[in-house]
Amino acid sequence: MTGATLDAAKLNEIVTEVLAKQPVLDLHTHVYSPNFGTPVGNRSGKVDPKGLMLWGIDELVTYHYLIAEVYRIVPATVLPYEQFWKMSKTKQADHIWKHLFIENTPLSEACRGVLTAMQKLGFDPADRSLDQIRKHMAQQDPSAYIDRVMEIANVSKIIMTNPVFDDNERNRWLSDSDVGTDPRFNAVLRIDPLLRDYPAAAKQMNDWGYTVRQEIDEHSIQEARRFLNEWIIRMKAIYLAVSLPPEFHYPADPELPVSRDGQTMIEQVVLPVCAEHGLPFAMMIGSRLQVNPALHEAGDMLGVSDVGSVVNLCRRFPQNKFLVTMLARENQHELCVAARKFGNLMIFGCWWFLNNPSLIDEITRMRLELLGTSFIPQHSDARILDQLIYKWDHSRRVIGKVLADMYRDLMATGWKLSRADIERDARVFLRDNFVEFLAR
Ligand code: HDL
Ligand code: ZN
Repeated sequence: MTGATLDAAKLNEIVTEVLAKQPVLDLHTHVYSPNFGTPVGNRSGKVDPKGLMLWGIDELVTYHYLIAEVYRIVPATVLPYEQFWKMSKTKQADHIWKHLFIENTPLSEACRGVLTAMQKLGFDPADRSLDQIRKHMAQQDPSAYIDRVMEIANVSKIIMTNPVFDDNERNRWLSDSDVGTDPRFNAVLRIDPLLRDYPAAAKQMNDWGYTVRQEIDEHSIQEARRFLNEWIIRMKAIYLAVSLPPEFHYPADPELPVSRDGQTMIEQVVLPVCAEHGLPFAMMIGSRLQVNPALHEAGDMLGVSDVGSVVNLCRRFPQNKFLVTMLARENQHELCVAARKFGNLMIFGCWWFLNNPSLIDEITRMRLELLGTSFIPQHSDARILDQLIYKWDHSRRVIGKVLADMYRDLMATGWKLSRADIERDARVFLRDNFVEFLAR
């Protein structure tokens, strides 16, 4: 045992401090570097209306989680969706601020997150005004601001989500050799349409010169592999990712052609290419998209999914590495047990509607009890750069409380625990499990 034995009464304080000091590799975000362009007015002057790098207070306050929440207060019968979408970002933010922060208590996780970010950026939420922080943001240089946010959040690497079937994203990679070069970021090749809607994906791929056919044949398989290989190399992608619906099954239901095509793509294109490059395949399962399309990005919800499909894939493809997170609370226990059966399965994060303190607590406690330290407790899923500040502050605090409880129980057996042990665990949770799984 290295180092002095800890005093159990001081555990919470020590664990909180150790976790806060451990830089995190944020393995799933929607944050972009400045060379993807930014639509936010700033000191550098270059504003790109379709830019992908979102940052600053108006983006924070108009996060799609908060749009969903404000529509519970001011319904579409009062403010028609189209009217909201026509408002400027500032007017949208003013509307959300008024109804969720001033006229109602900002108790939701997404509301509290905005206030945590403001506070850690040096602004006083008690002012109950966006004026001062807006002025400040307009003076910031995007790249310098990234450094500042990463320092406050203690994030050492931001891992992007790069949806290659999205024209805005793809064209930036093809037209600007700079986009993937910011050393603070890594790219992830996101391929949802290939598995969720192969016929549509095939049409797009043909437009791009990959002669895949609607009826998948050997030629189509080779062309689809060429497509993935070329994009893995162009992006220097560190893993491939997909979000899958609750209905996803493996093996697929032969009656469902789209699922059958998706299965062929998984078996004969995605997994062989991932194995060839030694890349994990990340499956994020349970997203039921656009249940309310008028809410745009805020219009998705979740469904209970089939963990058995994850088990079948891990068993059938032992040479592949699977990063998996599931969206339904009901799936978490079974997914934990699945991870006990397969070393090529790494479960990660409390995703999306699970990224709330009560559920992070419940899920992390269960994972520790079933898996010890062999899982990745969290990712931020941040869309707006500044969210890294609150998403990691809130998550570190909850994970810290759970860890301190577990350490206390451990020490009650007479086990001697040192600060060095806790520092090692913090490295394992916030960096090493991910790095080692990538390298495995
Ligand atoms: O598919 C995904 O990666 C999800 O995280 C969606 O982007 C979702 O809209 C989201 O932002 N979750 O936090
Ligand atoms: Zn995401």
